[in-house]
Amino acid sequence: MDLELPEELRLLGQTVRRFVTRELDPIADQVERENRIPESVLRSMRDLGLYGLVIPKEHGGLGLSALGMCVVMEELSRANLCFRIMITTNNGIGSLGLVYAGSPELQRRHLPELASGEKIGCFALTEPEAGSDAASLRTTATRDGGEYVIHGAKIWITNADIADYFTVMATVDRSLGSRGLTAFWVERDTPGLTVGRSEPKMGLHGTRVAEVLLDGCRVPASARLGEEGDGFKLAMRVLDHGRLSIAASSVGAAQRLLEAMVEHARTRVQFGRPIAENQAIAWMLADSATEIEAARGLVLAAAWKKDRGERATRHCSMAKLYCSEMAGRVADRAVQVFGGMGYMSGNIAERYYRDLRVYRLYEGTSEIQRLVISRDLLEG
Ligand code: COS
Repeated sequence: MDLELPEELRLLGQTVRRFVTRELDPIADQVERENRIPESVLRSMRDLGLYGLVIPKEHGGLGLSALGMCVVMEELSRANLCFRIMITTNNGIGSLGLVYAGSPELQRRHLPELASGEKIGCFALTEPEAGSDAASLRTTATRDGGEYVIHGAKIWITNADIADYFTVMATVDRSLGSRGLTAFWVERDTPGLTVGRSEPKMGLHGTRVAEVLLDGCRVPASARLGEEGDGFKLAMRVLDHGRLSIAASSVGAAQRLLEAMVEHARTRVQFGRPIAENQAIAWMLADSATEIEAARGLVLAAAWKKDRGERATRHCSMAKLYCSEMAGRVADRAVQVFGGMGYMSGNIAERYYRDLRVYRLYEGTSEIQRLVISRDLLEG
């Protein structure tokens, strides 16, 4: 495994870093306060090609490798996690079902508009009774001639409020368990599809989650992604990618917090000297730096495996587990180093402390990652 980034990815990382520093950092708090990313910034993200990172080149995307995607996700997480989350649906869970299993016609029609950011995709899997146990979902898809009729309700769907397309997971036969799950590409204006109000949450103010109701939505059979019963494996494949993206994002966020902690520890004077001169503070910096490097190594290893075409499920789960928990620890230390300031709204540590918490929950909780890793070990 090569630990040096290829030159073109190093340059890509630098370009995104400059963009983040110049355009995103100055509005990071504004996004939090207003619970939205300004349209002009979304346009700049589109112009930079950020919406189509992993969409194949022949469909208008950049066709980046997993490693390239990780480089961008790390950089994009340095100002406010909402910037990554805004584009991550088009670069992962909201588009990859179509990339992996959509018909050539469906891909030709929709991938270019997702790659340009003109249209937004999202991923509708979670239901009130189906979170970690994804295979137990209750949304049904019933074949009716050349169509399917979909009934069900999804919750906490990221970007549903602005999405044009929904990758909907439904079952064609509940008695088959995970082997009944089937994925569909559903357009927003399909009669029977309604998006509920955005649901308030602890953090990530700047992107929203909402309920999606499917009340007898009719979609053509050609909107099915893959074969009947392929949906669970497709969802898991998509989630492998999503978990790696979250891992890389955790590293970027933690790195940014470490830099803020170092700066504060150097300049904050108490008892007549910078607080960094206290070993209790210095060791928090040392532990954070060490853990960030270890986490980055896990991201590189998982991306490297993926790019060689190997099954990387365990490695993606290990990366997500370690990186998200590491970022949580770093955020906790950042609040501690900033002291009272770290508890106040408007402080970077306070915002990341809340925002990062969901990385240990969504796209598979830490417990689910441990389950995936240990099963892989035990089953060989
Ligand atoms: N890639 C491809 N196939 C996969 C896979 C992956 N990453 N993971 C599992 N599969 C396959 C298995 O090989 C198995 O195939 P066979 O039926 O041919 O044997 C099938 O899928 C079922 O797998 P498994 O028996 O492991 O399914 P379980 O119901 O036990 O669930 C977990 C497995 C718990 C790992 C899965 O449900 C999961 O990841 N849950 C978390 C869901 C999640 O992340 N929710 C968040 C929603 S998105 S924000």
